[in-house]
Amino acid sequence: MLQQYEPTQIARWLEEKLLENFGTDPQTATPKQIYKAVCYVLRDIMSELWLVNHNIADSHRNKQVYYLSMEFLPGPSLKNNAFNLHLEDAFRQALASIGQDFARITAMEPDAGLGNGGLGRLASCYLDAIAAKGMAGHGMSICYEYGIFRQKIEDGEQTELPDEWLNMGDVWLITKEDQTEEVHFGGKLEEIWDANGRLRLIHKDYTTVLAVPRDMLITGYDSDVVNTLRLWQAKSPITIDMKLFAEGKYLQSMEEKHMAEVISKILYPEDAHTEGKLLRMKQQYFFIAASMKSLVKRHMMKYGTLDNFSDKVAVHINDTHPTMAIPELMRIFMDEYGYEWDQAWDIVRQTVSYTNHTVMPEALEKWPESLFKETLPRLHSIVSEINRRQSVDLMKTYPDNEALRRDMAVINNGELRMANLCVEASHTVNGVSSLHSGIIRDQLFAGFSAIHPEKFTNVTNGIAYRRWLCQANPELSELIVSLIGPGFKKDAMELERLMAFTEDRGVFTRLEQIKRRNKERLADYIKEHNNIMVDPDSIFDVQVKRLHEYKRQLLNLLHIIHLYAEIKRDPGADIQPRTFIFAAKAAAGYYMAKQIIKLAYHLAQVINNDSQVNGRIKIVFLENYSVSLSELIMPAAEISEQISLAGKEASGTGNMKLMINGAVTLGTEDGANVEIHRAVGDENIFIFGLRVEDVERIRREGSYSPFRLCQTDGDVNEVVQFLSQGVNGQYFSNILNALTTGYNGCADPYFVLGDFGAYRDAQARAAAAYRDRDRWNRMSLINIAKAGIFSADRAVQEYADRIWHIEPLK
Ligand code: 26V
Repeated sequence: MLQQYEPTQIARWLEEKLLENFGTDPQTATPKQIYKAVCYVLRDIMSELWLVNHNIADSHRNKQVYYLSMEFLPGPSLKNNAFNLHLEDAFRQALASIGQDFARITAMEPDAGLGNGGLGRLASCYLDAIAAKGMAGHGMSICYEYGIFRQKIEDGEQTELPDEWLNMGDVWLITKEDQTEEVHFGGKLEEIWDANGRLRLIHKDYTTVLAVPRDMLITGYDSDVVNTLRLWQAKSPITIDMKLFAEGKYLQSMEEKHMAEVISKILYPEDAHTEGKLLRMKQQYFFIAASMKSLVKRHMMKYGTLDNFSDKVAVHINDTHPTMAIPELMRIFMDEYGYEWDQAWDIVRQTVSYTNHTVMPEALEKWPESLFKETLPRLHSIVSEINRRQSVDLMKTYPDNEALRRDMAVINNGELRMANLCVEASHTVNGVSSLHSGIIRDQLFAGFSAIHPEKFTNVTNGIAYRRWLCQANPELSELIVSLIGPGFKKDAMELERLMAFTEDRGVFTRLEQIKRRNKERLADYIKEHNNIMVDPDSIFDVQVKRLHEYKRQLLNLLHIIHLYAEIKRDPGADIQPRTFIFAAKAAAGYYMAKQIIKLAYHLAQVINNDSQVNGRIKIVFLENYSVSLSELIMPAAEISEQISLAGKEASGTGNMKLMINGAVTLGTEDGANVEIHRAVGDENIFIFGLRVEDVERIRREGSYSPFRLCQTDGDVNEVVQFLSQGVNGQYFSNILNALTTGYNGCADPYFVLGDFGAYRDAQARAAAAYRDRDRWNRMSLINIAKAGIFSADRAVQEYADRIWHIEPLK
């Protein structure tokens, strides 16, 4: 049972915090001071729980998982923490008693945006679920001073503004200076023979950077287990060098300091393109070295030996970015604790597991060997040895297949391939949906899975559904409570009981009313931010996710052009009114992605202001997609656009958030859409387009010709012609070229035109279904009812049982 507090008690603590931190009182405090005081009070309550449980974890000697990730995307925490600890009402009343409004205060919180998209948000969803399950599991990452950029769109052009989240967001961070670790870069290796006649490698002349932990406490719903997300901040050990100063070399010494601290300055805003940049490499080693040091230290303090390391510690590698944990653990075991290679390797292999999140070749990390060697000489010597041993083994397994051996090699052609290293060293490798796990097992890592089929598994992604259902859509959540009781808040599978209401028109009506109010709320936001009036009676058709060619926002836009052309042909056409809502950040250097944003913008200018359209189609591009914006959008959505080219989207998680809010998926058989399809059945989803096998066959045959498509399909030809005439006076020749003639000799690599016809038809089916209100509401209800399997609680339980082998603390 979670302890509850009287509002009067909370109000007293608030007053204390205001006095102690700002020398003020509730009457004179600024809103920002009130906000901070509220967070401090809640943080103290969380700290107490943390202390109790970590004493328990230590005395019970439970196994703990460390989830390593370059990205976490917690979004706002205040409301979430209060909700998890059942303290929302108490805080609301306490604030009211000093004349403040809880909703206004929570709205002030900046998003902690320490991630790009799906990968980072998933990591945060899992920390939430681990705590909710009462397990001990901790995140490890970097305390970026600047998170994902703030997106501004001016005249269709995206600009990136710095995200200074720490200004208000640091209220959740507890700095633990005394647990600072040293991280060493560069330098050289020297061989010496120790007293026992063993050859030892000594790392000398390195540069030191300090890693200061800033811990964020993580709560889980209805759970007294509070865990930590440890974020490392880089600090230079150089203070002010008085000697250099006296010599007039002040600037030089400050420059060195700056170079060290730049490591944790900013999150890399690309999420699908590796560039082998030195700073990125340093970021990775920085947080890995600090994390491994701190967890080995903790383990040694508790057990006095590392022999039982893998019984007590699970290390999870979230995509390849934390791969350096593998050689770093080897280094610690061998260089600092005297283990032999084989022993160290056994422990590492029993400790480490890896999740792959993408098969896009340009996103698979590779490091130039020369850069790696120069920056991390000791790690390089270890990875070289892993590679040497691997190649000896591969010679035995695949003596006649040189191409395959080359494919699987950890080092090849002067490059370190991090995915291969992960697979080589992990006890378990998984993908994030059943389709994707099949692709990595049978294609990407086929050589490995033939030798070790038992290594490969699937854990379909899941979401912290309480955030998007209970917190973001309270009316829907209350309706569900009134129908099936509150049990679904702890066990998402209970949502299935909503299937008892699939013929209940009273329920349909209430569902529709709630959706309508959420749409009005979003419409108000759109009016305020985009100055566009949208009709809450139109279908809210939503595509919100990072901007990537493979996700095919362009396909959506081409279909809108098609609808527009229909209206222009026949202004009286009976068209189901639609509001197409987009939100997406493009990586700063991703030209095509930015062109697609620009196209959306100019298309909106034309269509939204065309009197012949008369409001039947509206396009809205919402700026600065983020966790908090998604909490506003998901509850208002009716169609969930999940239209990636089959085989490209590893899972998707927005699809799950939209589904649980009653949106119906319009999508390809890709990622988790396949499992959504299976869950709701053909009747309650709009599936279209090429499947993975089709794409593979067409590629094999080399038979795809967008040019021919333009000649044979009048609608395809029409939209291409439309584009070629320019939109709002802007020309999009690069988009047109990519679609029709192609770059790198490959036209339309994501089959946008190839899937156009099927997409247009699926859109027409969706529009027809929407007209039948009972049918639509039933579909919506069934989607909610079947969303339970996509909960992060389920996913984390699978990781705990099959991969990490951890249990709840009590
Ligand atoms: C790659 C790179 C390359 C270097 C620059 C920084 C950076 C950051 C991230 C990545 C890989 C991104 C992979 C990713 O985000 N995958 C997404 O993972 C989601 C959670 O599993 C999944 O739902 C999405 O389908 C998948 O695209």
